[in-house]
Amino acid sequence: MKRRNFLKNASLTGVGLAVGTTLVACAETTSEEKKSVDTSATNNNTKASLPLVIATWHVMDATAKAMEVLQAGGNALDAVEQGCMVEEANEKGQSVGKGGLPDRDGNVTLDACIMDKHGNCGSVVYLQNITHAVSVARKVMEDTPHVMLAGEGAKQFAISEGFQPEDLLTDASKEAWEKWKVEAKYKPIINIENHDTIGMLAIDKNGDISGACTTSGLAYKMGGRVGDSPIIGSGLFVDNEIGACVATGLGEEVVKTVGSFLVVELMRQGKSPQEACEEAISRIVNKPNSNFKDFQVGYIAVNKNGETGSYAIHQWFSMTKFQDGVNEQIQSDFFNKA
Ligand code: SD4
Repeated sequence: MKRRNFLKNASLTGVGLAVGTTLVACAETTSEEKKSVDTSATNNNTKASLPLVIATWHVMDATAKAMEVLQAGGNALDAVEQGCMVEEANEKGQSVGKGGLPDRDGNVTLDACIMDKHGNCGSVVYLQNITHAVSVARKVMEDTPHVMLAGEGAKQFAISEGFQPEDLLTDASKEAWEKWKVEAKYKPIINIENHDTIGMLAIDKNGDISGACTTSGLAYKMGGRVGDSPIIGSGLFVDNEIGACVATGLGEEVVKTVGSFLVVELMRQGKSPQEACEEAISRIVNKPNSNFKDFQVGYIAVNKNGETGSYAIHQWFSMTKFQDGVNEQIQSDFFNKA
């Protein structure tokens, strides 16, 4: 038996491995329906043309890659993985994968997760020395009986699956960390360089939804800290019958409100993706003694009809959307207009 089959069939066989659900796929839309697509962040159209991809922040190369996969007939799961990999490999992005800003001790530690149309999911937390955390998360989902692997175990698993260990701390990130150490004051940074954690959601031509999220987490976090991004239900949630949501920003606040699951459940109750994102932000900012002025949280969401939404606490959060041949950055509406 191949090692991966052995792993998958190990002690948890039949327990916790998500059961495939037969889902009714959205039929491909007619050209008339395509014309009715509204690409604004607050669209309320009834059925959008497929396939479509959305992602947190300004990540046109990543959404272009995901759309290329979808156009070639690939499924939503392959699309979100390959889209996220673009940013993980981009050393200039200091919040994801190689070149990510390190923790206080100078260690780059990655969190990532992925979720498919069946509700299967995989996640890695506190992963070091492996650039493509999202792909390791997919391997956890597909080749092990588990959902989440952490730290050294996650790294050893990745190496056993053929991932090459490498130093993820680039000269630029090392220099930034060394500057930070002079004062060593920890403060969450709002909207790092208009590019942060990448969360991506896709609907393929069959109407099936998948999502992924990958990050190096908060810059200069405490050693061992894990955020929302690899936590299914917080950083990401997909329900192929309803829709999907992914989060960015201060993970602690997302975890406390189980943000992405909340957004999907609100859509299940009939809210549009936009309304659901707004409600999830309002749960954070309306907490007694909320210090929301000091941190950012942003959500993007899509429902089964391909309607999309995005909302954040502060200005300058954006969503990249690729649909109908248009790959564009859409500024998100936000709560703090004071
Ligand atoms: C985290 N949500 O680790 C991630 C990182 C992020 O702004 O999005 N930072 O909390």
